[in-house]
Amino acid sequence: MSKLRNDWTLDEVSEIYNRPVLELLYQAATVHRENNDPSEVQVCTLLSIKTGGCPEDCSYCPQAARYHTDVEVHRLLDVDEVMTKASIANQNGSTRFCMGAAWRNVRDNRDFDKVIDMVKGINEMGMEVCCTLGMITGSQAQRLKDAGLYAYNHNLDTSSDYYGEIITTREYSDRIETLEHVRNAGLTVCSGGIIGMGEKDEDRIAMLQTLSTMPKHPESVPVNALVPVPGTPLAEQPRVSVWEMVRMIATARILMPKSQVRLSAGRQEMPIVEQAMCFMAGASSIFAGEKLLTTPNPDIDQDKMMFDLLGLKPRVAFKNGQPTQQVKAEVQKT
Ligand code: SAM
Ligand code: DTB
Ligand code: SF4
Repeated sequence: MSKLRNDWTLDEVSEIYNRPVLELLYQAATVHRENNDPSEVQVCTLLSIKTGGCPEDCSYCPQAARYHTDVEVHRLLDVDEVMTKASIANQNGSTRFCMGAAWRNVRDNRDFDKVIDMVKGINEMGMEVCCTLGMITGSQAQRLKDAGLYAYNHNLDTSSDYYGEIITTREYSDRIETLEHVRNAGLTVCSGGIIGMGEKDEDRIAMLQTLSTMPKHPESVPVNALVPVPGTPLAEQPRVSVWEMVRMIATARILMPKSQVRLSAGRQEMPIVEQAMCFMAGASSIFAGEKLLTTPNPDIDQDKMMFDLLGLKPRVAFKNGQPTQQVKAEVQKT
């Protein structure tokens, strides 16, 4: 069992990241086996609860109002509609439900009250609830926690050096501050990034070092391959190769042995053999369902077939965390 380290140096991270890829893959697979059950994969479902019209200028994002993409703007969904979608996801084997909103930040208004109701309802279904709503204050994080939120997603996306090339409407320090509010409220942290945005290996290494030297490792680390969307400034970026995904996932696995490393955006273009390499490298989680937030993802049947083929099984909810009061009550009843 590896001891968790929060003092990785840039040189150490760089040395790991640059190992010959098969050696890196083997070492990451070993660390994964020492710390986790490699046959278990956490299945998460994403739902865009408020789509498009975002005031931010994230160059990768089809939901930024300033770019001309095919995304249809939609106000916040109703609570009932979200409950129905969560219940279907649950029946399909998802144990985590993540709601995304194209907001710069959360405001204390009626929409936030609705999100609080969604969190309560989905938590009562026994699923881990996650939100990604942009920047939040300490008291908003606390309100989400009190409603039963399990995790908050807020990605660093890239290195602090490269951040200004991708986003100008907020600072890297704003991201870090929100993550501190999330941690201080006792929520679990979901934070990772995107590769394929024109960044250098050094930027990927620096981002992984920032994540792995946080006082506590993020419990989830999503690794996204850029989905280049027509109309966004990054529309013409070439797709990342599987070897780049393997390098990122394997390095994240070695640095943060117990975190959920999530093979996130980009699976739609990846044949099963490529996804299998990512699971071998230590990926332990995926987003399931035919849509991510606005772009396509493999459908449930395709993923079921992949799980059968590779001998993978979906992970139960709340495995490393405290069950909620509601789930505890259910367990006691049985
Ligand atoms: N507005 C909130 C925010 O920015 O934190 C939440 C939603 S935002 C769409 C969530 C994350 O999706 C981003 O941080 C980014 O990592 C990822 N993302 C967005 N567009 C993407 C794309 N085209 N390819 C890959 N990942 C993308
Ligand atoms: C994350 O790291 N990736 C997800 C989730 N967290 C919110 C989002 C991926 C979005 C891909 C582009 C889209 O579908 O709009
Ligand atoms: Fe808005 Fe989030 Fe998209 Fe940036 S990534 S434009 S903040 S929805």
